[in-house]
Amino acid sequence: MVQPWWRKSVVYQIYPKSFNDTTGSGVGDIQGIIEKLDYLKELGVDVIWLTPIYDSPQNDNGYDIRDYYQIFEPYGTMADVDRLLQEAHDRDLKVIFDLVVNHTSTEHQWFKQSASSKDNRYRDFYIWKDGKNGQPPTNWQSKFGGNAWQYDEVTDQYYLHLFDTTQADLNWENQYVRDAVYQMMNFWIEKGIDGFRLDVINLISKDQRFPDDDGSVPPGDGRKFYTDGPKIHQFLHEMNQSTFKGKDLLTVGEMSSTSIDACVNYTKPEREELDMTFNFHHLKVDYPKGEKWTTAPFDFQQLKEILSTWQVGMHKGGGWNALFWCNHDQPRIVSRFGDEGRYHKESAKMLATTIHMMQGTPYIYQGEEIGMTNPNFKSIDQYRDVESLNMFRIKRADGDDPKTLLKILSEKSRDNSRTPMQWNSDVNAGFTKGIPWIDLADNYQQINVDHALADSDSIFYHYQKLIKLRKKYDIITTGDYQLILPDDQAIFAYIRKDNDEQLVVLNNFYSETVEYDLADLFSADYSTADVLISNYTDQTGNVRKGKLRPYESVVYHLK
Ligand code: TEU
Repeated sequence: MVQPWWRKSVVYQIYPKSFNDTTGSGVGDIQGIIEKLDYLKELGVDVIWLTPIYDSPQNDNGYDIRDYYQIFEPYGTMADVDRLLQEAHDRDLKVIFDLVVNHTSTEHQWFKQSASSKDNRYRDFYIWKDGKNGQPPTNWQSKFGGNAWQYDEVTDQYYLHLFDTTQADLNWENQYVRDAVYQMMNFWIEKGIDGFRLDVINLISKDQRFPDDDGSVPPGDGRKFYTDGPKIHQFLHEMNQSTFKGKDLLTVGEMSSTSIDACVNYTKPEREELDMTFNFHHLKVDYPKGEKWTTAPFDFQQLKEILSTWQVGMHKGGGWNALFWCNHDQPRIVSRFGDEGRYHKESAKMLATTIHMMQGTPYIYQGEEIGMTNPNFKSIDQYRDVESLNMFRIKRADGDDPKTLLKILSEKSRDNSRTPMQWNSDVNAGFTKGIPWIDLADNYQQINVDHALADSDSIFYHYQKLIKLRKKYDIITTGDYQLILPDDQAIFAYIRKDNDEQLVVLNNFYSETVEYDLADLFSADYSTADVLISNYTDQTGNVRKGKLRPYESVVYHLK
């Protein structure tokens, strides 16, 4: 079967606000992205994904859109976007945009109209309900803290906001909403973008009974009434037919708390919904009992189990995974599951290999390719993220100790990944000549792009090599997946198989040397198998037997 291009591609995620500032405003801009296209080409990625660049009051850094047809002024103009598309395409790079259509900013014209009166023709663009005995319509909680309904005096009703109070949920039951969204998508497709990353797209179909969630602990979670909701497949199929069908674009859905069965259905080509999905289960292995706001070591067995279940389940079902460790909502992976100190390089490379040798389309988040770390902010004044600030405020009001909260934020806050890109050792790491909108990590003198490019053994070149391997060996795209050594306490090992060809991927996730014995699986003939990539310069063992040094990672190719 001829694989669609995006199955052999690697995507690079850019958070424009923190990427490269060419004006001295302290926030990055589109021109700054254009300047770095050659750098991305050197890395070898095929596609760039820009988080939202539309006009927005920026309460959630652009995920609160005021106007889908305008560009956020500090980022540049529509002419800059045209130039970016041109310059990217000239270099054979594709560009995908973020599509945020579960909600808009409350500053969007639609919302302003909708809120103005009950009989305005935009009223049903959003989800308005009466309160219940002076209380909100349901007990559902917002993901950014507090009840998910906001009372509005003007019409004496509440509107739903699953995220911030300034992010009102659109009413997807309304055909006019859907048509307005498709029209907007077609505008961008005609402009020449190459696809969409669809923000929390599996939350758009709400259970129209709007019941309280009394079954969850604590009560009011609400997710089961809108996650992969009743009409979700119908809406996505309709979107597909009305916009990207037959245009050979890349579509990736961000799926909040989803299931494998749902993701198979979202991404099976014959269903004509989406190309691939992000899910987050593997990034909750350090949320004990589902609670994000704690500090806890990650559960390694669970990590192996979850990633493996998704590898096998999506393969079997004929779906397609987006593969990733990092994005703008997650702490830096090397600080999280690796070692940002002594084994910085080894662990960053090992983590990269673990995910890039799986089946799916890998995503690299800006700075991951040089091993950027969490910044270890010490003061609440350094945080900018609405989720982090809300959590701090709410828990402080409950009497929680501020020191403990700051420690939790330094590990879990979304701002951990939003600090400026570290280009060089100059002031502000070369990100801006002005005052950066958020502090930098103070290790930028050591960890930066200039250093990475000058060091042939850098994390950057490891990523570059992984990307090249994906182009050269079809098995990385096509092979099936089997977890081996499932109970090993330190090694994450798996086999990819395609007919007689195999890849054996061995990763030590810890700083102690460990031994492995796979002689039962591989005959002596294989003891000279090729090493495709490793993060140590010498090899001490072979595919059948050996040791893995701290964070060692090695991939054998058997044929
Ligand atoms: O995120 C959706 C989402 O559910 C998260 O990963 C969220 O950040 C996490 O639950 C918080 O703990 C998307 C965007 O990626 C995020 O930046 C936006 O804030 C959010 O949607 C709302 O648009």
